[in-house]
Amino acid sequence: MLGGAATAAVMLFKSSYGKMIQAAIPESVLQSADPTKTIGPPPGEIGTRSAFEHVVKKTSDISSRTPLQDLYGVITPSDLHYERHHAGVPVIDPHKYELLIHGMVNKPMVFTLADLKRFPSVSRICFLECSGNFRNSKETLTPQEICGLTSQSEWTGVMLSTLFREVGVQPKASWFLAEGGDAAIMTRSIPVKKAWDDAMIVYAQNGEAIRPEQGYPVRLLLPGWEGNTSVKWLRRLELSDQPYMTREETSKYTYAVKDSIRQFSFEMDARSIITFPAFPQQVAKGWIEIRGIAWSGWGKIVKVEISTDAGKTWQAARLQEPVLDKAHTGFRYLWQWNGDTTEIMSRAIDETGYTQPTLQQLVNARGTDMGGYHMNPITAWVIQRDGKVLFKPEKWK
Ligand SMILES: Nc1nc2c(c(=O)[nH]1)N[C@H]1C(S)=C(S)[C@@H](COP(=O)(O)O)O[C@H]1N2
Ligand SMILES: [Mo]
Repeated sequence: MLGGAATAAVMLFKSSYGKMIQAAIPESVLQSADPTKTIGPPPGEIGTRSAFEHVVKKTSDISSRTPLQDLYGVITPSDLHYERHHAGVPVIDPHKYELLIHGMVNKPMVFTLADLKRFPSVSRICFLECSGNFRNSKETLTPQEICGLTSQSEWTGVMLSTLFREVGVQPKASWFLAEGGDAAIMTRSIPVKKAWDDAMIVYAQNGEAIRPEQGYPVRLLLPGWEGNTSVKWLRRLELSDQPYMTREETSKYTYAVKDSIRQFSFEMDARSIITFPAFPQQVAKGWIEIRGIAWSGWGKIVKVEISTDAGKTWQAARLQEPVLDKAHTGFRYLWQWNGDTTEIMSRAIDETGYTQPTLQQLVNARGTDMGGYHMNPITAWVIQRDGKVLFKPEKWK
């Protein structure tokens, strides 16, 4: 539509999400037309990534991995959050959504999504990580391939303790079962003490409703604990005085570093990864800002150390503030590379005093038959003389 005398032309634009948009261009814009400047489409209903950016997840049939090497800061854009699901992404109508809490409670209750949103809400930034988040098969692996089964969001919802007070969890109840609405056999038993601590029932992620891939409309969020306990598409919590011994809980491979072998190894131990420089980048001699992220399921990261001489000496990296509890924490270290072949590595230290181990230390603690879960070893990048960066795979079997 031509609106008023000031409009000189109507132009047609293809918006970045494909729709054709008609826009009236004011006379003043046309008159000052400078060929080195461009006229673009008007505001759209939804923003999009620049057409020049090709940042994508790496997918398989069962998971998709966050491109850690392509991100800035510590919030994972929601559409790049890793995914792990065992029966696909179910479509759940939020108007029909219900969460049942029953078992050892005084008052079994069903909560709709609207009910959940009426409770006092909280937001927190924390990471999520799959316990199977480690690959080290070859030199040509990117950070995404090595450990892209971790992402970080700001989550909003209600504290599980609020709901547990509402239903009157009985003093003898020490475990609860969390069940999703998808066909996956991912039901998990969770100690009730996690609910009194920091467990959340979340319905929002990075400022909007959580994505279907992350559990829309509601998921359980257990900060710092292995991803599979944060049950998505949550529909039922049942309180009990013992664990339910679901399939996941009778598996042979349930290891954590702290006490070597445990049936329930919930916390994700401290870990870090250098995301720059990394394969497949090539660097030049001179100053290089080594960058990466570190995180721990036990609390805050207090220190990240960098070695640029294959682990002989270590120096402290700078941590990006604010350093949050159970959260991806950015680190940086300025390094002057002299052009000789070397190996660079990082190690995270958390507030419990725990230091990220070498692969050899993991093997010493657990043996070689450790199944591949809770693998958080220090990893190295080899910088070749030509500046090419390669991952250093280490075998443990
Ligand atoms: N209902 C349900 N919850 C689930 C899963 C699943 O398959 N079904 N996968 C679990 C696993 S193994 C992980 S690592 C996390 C992944 O969460 P994300 O896909 O939001 O990253 O969800 C967990 N919760
Ligand atoms: Mo997982």
